[in-house]
Amino acid sequence: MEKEISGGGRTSNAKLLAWVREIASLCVPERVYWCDGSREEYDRLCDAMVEAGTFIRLSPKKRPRSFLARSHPSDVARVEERTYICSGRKDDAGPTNNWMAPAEMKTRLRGLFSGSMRRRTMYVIPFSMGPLGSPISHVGVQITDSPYVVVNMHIMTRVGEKVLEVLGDGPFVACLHSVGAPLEPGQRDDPWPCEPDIANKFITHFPETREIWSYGSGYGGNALLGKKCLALRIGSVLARDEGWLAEHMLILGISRPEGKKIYIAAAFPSACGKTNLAMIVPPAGFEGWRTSTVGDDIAWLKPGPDGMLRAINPEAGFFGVAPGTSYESNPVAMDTLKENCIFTNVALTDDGDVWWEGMGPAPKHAIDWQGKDWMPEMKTPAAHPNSRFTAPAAQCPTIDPAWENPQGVPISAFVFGGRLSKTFPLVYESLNWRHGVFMAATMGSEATAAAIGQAAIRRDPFAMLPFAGYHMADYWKHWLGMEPKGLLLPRIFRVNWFRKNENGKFIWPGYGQNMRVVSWIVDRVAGRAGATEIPLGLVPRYEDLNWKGMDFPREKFLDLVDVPREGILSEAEDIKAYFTRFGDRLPRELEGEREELVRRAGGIPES
Ligand code: TSX
Ligand code: MN
Repeated sequence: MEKEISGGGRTSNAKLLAWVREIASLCVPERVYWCDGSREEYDRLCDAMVEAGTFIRLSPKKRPRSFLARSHPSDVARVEERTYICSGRKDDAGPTNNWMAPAEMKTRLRGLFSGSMRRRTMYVIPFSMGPLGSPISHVGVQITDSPYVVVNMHIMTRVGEKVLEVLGDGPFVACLHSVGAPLEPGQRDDPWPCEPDIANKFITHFPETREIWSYGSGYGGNALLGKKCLALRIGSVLARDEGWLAEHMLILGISRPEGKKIYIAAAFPSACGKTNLAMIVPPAGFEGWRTSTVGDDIAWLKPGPDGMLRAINPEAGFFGVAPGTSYESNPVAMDTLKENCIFTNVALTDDGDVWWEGMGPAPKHAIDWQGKDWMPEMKTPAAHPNSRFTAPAAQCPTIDPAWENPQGVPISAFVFGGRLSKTFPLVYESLNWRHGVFMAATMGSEATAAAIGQAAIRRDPFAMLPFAGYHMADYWKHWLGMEPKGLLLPRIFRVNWFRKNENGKFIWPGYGQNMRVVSWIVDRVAGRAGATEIPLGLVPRYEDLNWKGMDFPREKFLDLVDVPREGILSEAEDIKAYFTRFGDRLPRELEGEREELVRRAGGIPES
């Protein structure tokens, strides 16, 4: 059976052509379309989705060339419990990943994919993660039956003809995706087709063959396979094998008046405001300081010729959480969202604009994320808490001039953060690389105390818990292994914007004021700022921070950096229990660092 094939599929890559043929005969689409990445293609697909009811065109005055999509209410977030690392050996996926044998998973999925694109178009999307032709970039090809995915990939990655040219006959990461909703003859399509049964959703990774198979969901990281699946899960495996780093990090540029510009990369678990830090604007008191954005979510880092780690943002857009984004919390993001954006699961206002909780005053009436009438007095949120914007990075007012530099930008510091109400100071620096790896391996956020009692730390090592494509302890070993390579490695810091006082109030104002912490980090890198050693590491003294333009009393600052010894010792005990999960793959250096911490805090480490 010959299928209608159209679009820009100019390639002689035999593997790619054979794979596309194989998948077309498995999924049985009505037609196969090769994406060319053009503006015309983007507009045409958006228009078709407006026609089909998947997209609502927003007011051309308020939000030019922008659209709203509403997902199926069962398809609103990543599905970690359905996410698998299918390595040949179970041990190689480690205790923090779901695992199934590759052959078993493929058999299962072939059954699901069989005929899954019936009466749909199968899109072939050649895409580059990273600037085209950069030595740090990688090519993927995603097959999908979702036009929503195609237009989001247009924004989030570099798509099209040029990618096929760069690919040539080389290797690519094969990314197969179906929303899992074939159409029967005469059946009307849904605006958001997907497989509603969670047990039939699968987000699967085959690290040894560098493949991704995703079935049943059209949302975010489940469906835009370049992001979490390729750039992080498969990316971390490539990075381990090739001696580089694929990290869940923002990249921020900072320059002081008459000073050298430096870049930092920072990893935070969810709900810590990573995009806000990526777009931070220096507050009053920082005249002449400049910040710039390279990326807000993912960094790929390779040693450069000078021995420094050079980072690229493999993405070309921002796929950010909308609620909480406002001109107060993140004016740069608000200006990035003015046009050419896709909004998913936010509220629609009566004048054809978007609204979400935390944006500003609520409209008197809106249509909520489920398409129902909404008024402020209702108890349900108008926008889904995980509603998103998809925005081109190029239109971010603070986008760094070097954001597409194929050589990447040199990284001077790694920053790891968490959401912790006590014990952990506003900022501290590691004593050395190995100690820094320990700090990042043990980071996490407090599980929001639903019930009364001790809020436990939910560990999210390197903010990579859901994203490491192999055994977490081996990932730590890979980080420790960067040290003996004789590189000019970044300094390592930990920050905590979320410390609370005895009344349960945040002590630190956060947001733009975090620039005071960032500038201390910049000064430490330059050898210009002081610090004092406490058992956890190096903390600034009051006089080591720039307080210009802000009234923040010394006593309050001391509350932010005070670290009771009992707090450290109970943390060290907790880490001990956590480390046992990783069995004999735990690098000895990390248990060694734990024992050193106990000793510095005046305890007696038993081992
Ligand atoms: O993003 C945040 N950042 C980082 C900014 C660069 N948030 C939002 C977190 C949820 C996504 C913060 N919330 C930050 C922060 O630094 N800090 C806080 C906590 C906080 C909340 C409200 C206040 C202060 C701190 N309000 C007043 O001080 C008036
Ligand atoms: Mn992320």
